[in-house]
Amino acid sequence: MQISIITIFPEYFDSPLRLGITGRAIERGLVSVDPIDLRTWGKGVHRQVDDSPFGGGPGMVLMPEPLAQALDTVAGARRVLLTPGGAPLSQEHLDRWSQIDHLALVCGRYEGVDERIAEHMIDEQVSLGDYVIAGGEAAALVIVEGVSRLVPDVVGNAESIERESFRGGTIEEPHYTRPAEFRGWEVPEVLRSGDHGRIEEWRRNQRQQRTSDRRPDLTDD
Ligand code: JF5
Repeated sequence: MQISIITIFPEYFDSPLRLGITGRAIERGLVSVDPIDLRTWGKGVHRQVDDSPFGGGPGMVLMPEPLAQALDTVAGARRVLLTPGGAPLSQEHLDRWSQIDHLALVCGRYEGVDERIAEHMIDEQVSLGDYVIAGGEAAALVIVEGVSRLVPDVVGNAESIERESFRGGTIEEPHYTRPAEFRGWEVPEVLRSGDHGRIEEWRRNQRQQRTSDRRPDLTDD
């Protein structure tokens, strides 16, 4: 799978993507990430990519020409814009994108991109959440990590991916490892009982309790 990232900070992606699961996936040739420097098509000696908004007002807007030329280089890709005005990013997006050959991520910034680009050259707009950060680069990194680990053969245990948080519509139960007592804090007795029926029931209960406490928006009742 190829992931192109249109950005004014191509170096932003260098070191985080070399580490961990994404690093291994890239090394093994299962995923390739290619940052594309938007300033390649910038105007004038300063390679300018932003301009003031028609109608006035504060801030700057990403100009259409450089973005259009950058997007012309990713023909055939699914084109996704990262912007606080997009739909909330979910596991469903990541699942779907992990199954395509070429994903192109466009990192928004300033007040946003010229609407004609959003309208005619972007397939989907997504947001990490209801807050504003300086640019879409951090969101692009989240998507690269979230998608890469779903690409076949990147992660060994396919079962843990199917069982993880959100797949069952609830958040996960708590997990413990040795020692059974740490600084006086004990692992719940049931998990050490060896009774797999009771353990499964306890875990199901914990998932439901946590989901209704922390994420009532995920419960149907
Ligand atoms: C951005 C205009 C993009 O702030 C974000 C963002 C928040 N959630 N997901 C992305 O992106 C930067 C700022 C302003 C467009």
